[in-house]
Amino acid sequence: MSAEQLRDAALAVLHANDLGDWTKPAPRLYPHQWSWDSAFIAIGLAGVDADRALRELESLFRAQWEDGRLPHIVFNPAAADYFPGPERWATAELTSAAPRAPRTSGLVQPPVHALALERIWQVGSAAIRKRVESLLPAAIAWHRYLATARDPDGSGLLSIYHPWESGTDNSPRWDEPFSRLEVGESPPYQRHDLKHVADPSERPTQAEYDRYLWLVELLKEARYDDAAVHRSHPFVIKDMLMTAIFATASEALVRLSDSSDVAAWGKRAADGVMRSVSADGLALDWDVRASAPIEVKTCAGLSPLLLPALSPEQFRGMCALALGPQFAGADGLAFKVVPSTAPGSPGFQSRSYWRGPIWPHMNWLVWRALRLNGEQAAASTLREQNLGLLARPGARFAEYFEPFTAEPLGSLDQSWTAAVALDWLAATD
Ligand code: 2M8
Repeated sequence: MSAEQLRDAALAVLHANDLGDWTKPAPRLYPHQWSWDSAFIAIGLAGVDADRALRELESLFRAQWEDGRLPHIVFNPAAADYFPGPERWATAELTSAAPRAPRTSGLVQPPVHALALERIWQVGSAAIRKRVESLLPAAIAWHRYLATARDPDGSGLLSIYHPWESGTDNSPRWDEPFSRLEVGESPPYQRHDLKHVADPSERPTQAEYDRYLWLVELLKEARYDDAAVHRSHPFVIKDMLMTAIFATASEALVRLSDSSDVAAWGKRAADGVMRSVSADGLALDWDVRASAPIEVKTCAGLSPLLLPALSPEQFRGMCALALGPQFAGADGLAFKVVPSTAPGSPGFQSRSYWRGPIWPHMNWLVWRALRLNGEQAAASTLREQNLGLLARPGARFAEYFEPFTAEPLGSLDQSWTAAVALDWLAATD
């Protein structure tokens, strides 16, 4: 497929998933608005239609909670076929901080949004820039929520309460904390996800799903109150990927807003991630309840790459890890791109959701970091390898790909896959 054909196909996917002011992540599997998907979609659309890209974020921020949190799902009232839906989350019933309309989940996702706002600001007209400026107070409130409610002890590291908050749902990152989790009674449920994938083994297991739902019940018991959750919730993890994205997004938000608060939060977060780097160079999530690092080799461990202000030496070390034999340079990969878990490491499974397959938007984050740090040649190679994967016959902008065969897995026509392809195709170097 030529670059032009790939661009047209990516635009067609985004067009087909477009519901007016926001884009569903996938045609059937994900029929609502997801937070970090929308941020990547806005990044991809910025160069095509800055107004439409900005509307993606404006609609998401309309669902922001009073305490500043930006929900991970904004429910589409017209889409009933999804579980857990708004009744199960019951956010508006349980806390006055949640909006009555639109209905939302009670979780968050990684804060990529300021990167999207900056991208739109860079390409936008004066009128678009004015609209970006009017979103900045909401973006700062979002960062304030994370820097305070999710970091009550001021360590710089942000806590997550559920694997869905990490965005890397069933990553081996959560195996150890899940092995200690005692699952209680929760109301019966029917999974929605299995109806929309060819092979159930590509999705989280039933045992994982029971844990996901149990954690939701516990968050409901705490009425989504952060102080209560920090006191008693059994799953509280200092998440490196979330924190590093927060640090780099804070830097972008400072460039837009000049806020000294945001600058301080971003710096504290970056320092926290750097303090969490283990002897082998990967940053390790911290399990608060076990008071222990989570020793796995996943793409989240590469998070220091994303941080602003790494020394050239630190950056080169991280690059060598990301592109070397443990990740993108691993033996036998179909394309030299970063897989979600280091091939052959404990918990790696090549076809199972976040346990090994390639996620193009994660590669986009690495690519952006390479460019920002002047590693132009490595950035171009990573971009070309990813575009090569996406241009294969039948690749269809899949949600994720088997790393050794490049087989498309999960949902086809996934919006953020198309969006990052568009951004890569627009890059001139
Ligand atoms: C996946 O997460 C949802 C739950 O939020 C799911 O598994 O049903 C993850 O890949 C997440 O990162 C992503 O935002 C979402 C929609 O693409 O799907």
